[in-house]
Amino acid sequence: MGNQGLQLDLEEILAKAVNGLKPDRREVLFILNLVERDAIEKLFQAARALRNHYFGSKVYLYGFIYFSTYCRNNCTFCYYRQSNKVSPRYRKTRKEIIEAALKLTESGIHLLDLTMGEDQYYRNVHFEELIGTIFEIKEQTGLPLMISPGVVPRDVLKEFKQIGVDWYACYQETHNRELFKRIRLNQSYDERLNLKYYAHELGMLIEEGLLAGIGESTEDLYHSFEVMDSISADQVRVMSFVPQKGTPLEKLQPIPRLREMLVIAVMRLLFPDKLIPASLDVDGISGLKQRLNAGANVVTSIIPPDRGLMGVSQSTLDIQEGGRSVDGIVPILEECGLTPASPRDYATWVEKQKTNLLKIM
Ligand code: SAM
Ligand code: MD0
Ligand code: SF4
Repeated sequence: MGNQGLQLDLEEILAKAVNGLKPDRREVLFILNLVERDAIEKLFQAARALRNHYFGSKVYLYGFIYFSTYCRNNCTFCYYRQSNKVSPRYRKTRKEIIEAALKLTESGIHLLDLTMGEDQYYRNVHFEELIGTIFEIKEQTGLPLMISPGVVPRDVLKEFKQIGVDWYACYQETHNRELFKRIRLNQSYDERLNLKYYAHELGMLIEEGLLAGIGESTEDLYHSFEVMDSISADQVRVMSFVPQKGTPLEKLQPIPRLREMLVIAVMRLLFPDKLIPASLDVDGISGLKQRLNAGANVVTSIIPPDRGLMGVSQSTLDIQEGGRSVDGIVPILEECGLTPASPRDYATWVEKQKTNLLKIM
């Protein structure tokens, strides 16, 4: 591809962005098609400058607990889709979940992300059990909490909020409805999106996310940025698609990681004061530096070893070796001139963002 025929001045676009004037559609498409090394490096520099302006050298760290890998859905990209016979299934007990939460808290993370497949065990009758577990985690850790349960009934989301869950994370993956239909089989685009509006109404913060390399066009990506803006997402993410054994997309050739890095940088230009993750779940610790250098300011998918807990797109990479830990990533942050924030820094950001939310509702 490249940008043949498009005469835009990258330095001018970046200078404007750093001064608070966001790139428009034509400029974003131009940036997403960059191929030249020097140009891309300039983009990343501008993204870092904006990140540092809003967040200094402080990075937020998210612990990840995938407490049930059972799921009623059949997303074509996902290892844990219901029909996959080869993916490991587990449902952690209340005690196991709480112990993992305490271990992560001790290690110095700033938020706990509690994630599950759309597990019928909880969905049918046991949401109360989960609410009890989360209540105890909140009491014992006092940390900000994120819940990533997929689509849940509204009254359940409300109960999560009432027991002190701060964030609802739920990703459309794409905002091209046709593509959505092909990857999130038999799921409602609107139901998923509307639940994020509802979470905001309840006073929760929301995370929206994209997959890179599932057949989206650069126009689709631009449209996604528009939707992310219109729903006022507080955290925005992109992860490269990683092919999974036993799934319909097992043989889909992954696209170069550059696409994900460009999207991270563009999101930083468009949403300079929002949270943007560098997920350890795509390339493990070896991929952390490039994501931070593209403008990310949160490290997600920190997973404690020895507990049989899995990642989503990289179910085991770097976990047992203790690489996906605070100790494992601090040296990498330092190489990037960054340092972990304090739990108080993060809690303060969350509270401030919630106050801002009241103004837009
Ligand atoms: N079941 C809930 C749901 O789907 O919302 C929670 C799990 S959610 C954390 C799983 C997310 O991981 C997906 O929304 C997707 O963005 C990402 N993911 C899943 N499979 C992936 C893959 N093969 N490659 C990259 N990202 C993947
Ligand atoms: C991550 N594996 O942060 C996790 C997951 C769910 N809220 C997050 C995709 O990369
Ligand atoms: Fe289930 Fe979530 Fe995987 Fe879809 S992405 S199959 S909803 S665990």
